[in-house]
Amino acid sequence: MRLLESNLLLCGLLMMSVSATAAGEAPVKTPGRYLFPSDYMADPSAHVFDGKIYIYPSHDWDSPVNDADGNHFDMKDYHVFSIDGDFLTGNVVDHGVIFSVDDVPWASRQLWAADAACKDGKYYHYFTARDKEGVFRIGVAVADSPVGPFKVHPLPIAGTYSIDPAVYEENGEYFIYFGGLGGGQLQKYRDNVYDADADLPAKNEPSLPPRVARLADDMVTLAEDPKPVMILDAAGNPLAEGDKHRFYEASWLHKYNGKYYFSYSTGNSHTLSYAIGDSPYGPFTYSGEILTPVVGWTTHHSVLEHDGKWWLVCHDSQPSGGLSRLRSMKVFPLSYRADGTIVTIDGGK
Ligand code: FUB
Repeated sequence: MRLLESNLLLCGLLMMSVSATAAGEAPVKTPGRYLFPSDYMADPSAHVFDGKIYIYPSHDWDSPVNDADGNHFDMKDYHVFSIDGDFLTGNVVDHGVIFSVDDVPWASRQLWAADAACKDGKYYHYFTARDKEGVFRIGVAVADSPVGPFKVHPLPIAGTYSIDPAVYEENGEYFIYFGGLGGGQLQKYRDNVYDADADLPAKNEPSLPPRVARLADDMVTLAEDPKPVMILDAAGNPLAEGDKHRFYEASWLHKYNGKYYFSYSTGNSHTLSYAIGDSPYGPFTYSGEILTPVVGWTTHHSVLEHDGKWWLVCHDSQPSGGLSRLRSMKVFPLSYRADGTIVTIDGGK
């Protein structure tokens, strides 16, 4: 056998054994930590700024609103948290309300998931709310410190739509990801234009992709039109709407060993899943589940490295006895296999 052939065979055997092990493995049951047991906070976006962990969640409360269109997520304000130390043992500090829906001139209700970014000593809080017509938009607030005070920009970010902003920075360029199906309204957009008649594709058709755009230098406008974030199967085809691992909401991007990991919630199949690519724009190839279903309908997450360890920060509804509208922030240690795939965590359902 020639050297090239024997190397290819060896490579193939190694890949088979890695994927066989991964496919046969049970999700790991790992002790997580509820980060703030005294109140309900969801959609935790965590970052390390100047060596310290900050978390930008949404703030659930026991709203009487209850229907199937996500209106029971009726949040009215945002808090910021920091951690003195590491995720598992550090003291979690609530810095209080940073702004409320009454501080957002264009918004009517439902302050959904948010994220934050730092550029040149300024902190930008990207958030979701319904405008006065009930359409979800993405806004931004700016501060000189990671915990505020934040000044809300008077208008939503032109060109964005739907929900769940997440910002990824690399080499001074900032990319904003967004979109969410169902109550998040992404199914109402085609080619970045709202179409009241548009809806979800059929189960055998390509699923609807989340969007990404580079932020302009001012961090409050887009530098380009949003582009679709393609999530492909191993054969290079977009995941179909009927695929239980298709994108639903909760975009997040991180980088590990030179590869880009786009992770997201699969919504009605209740997993956090991920896809790997070679550029922040994608395309990304579906690579597995990060978290199996949790107690409660939604989960939403961030993935980050702190002090050389990797973490999954997410939420579930276990502490509220399974009430989907009352969710609690949680953190799990995250690990990778030698081939770069993520070891799936048992969500506890
Ligand atoms: O928290 C309200 C919405 O629920 C979020 O925007 C979604 O990601 C889901 O977690």
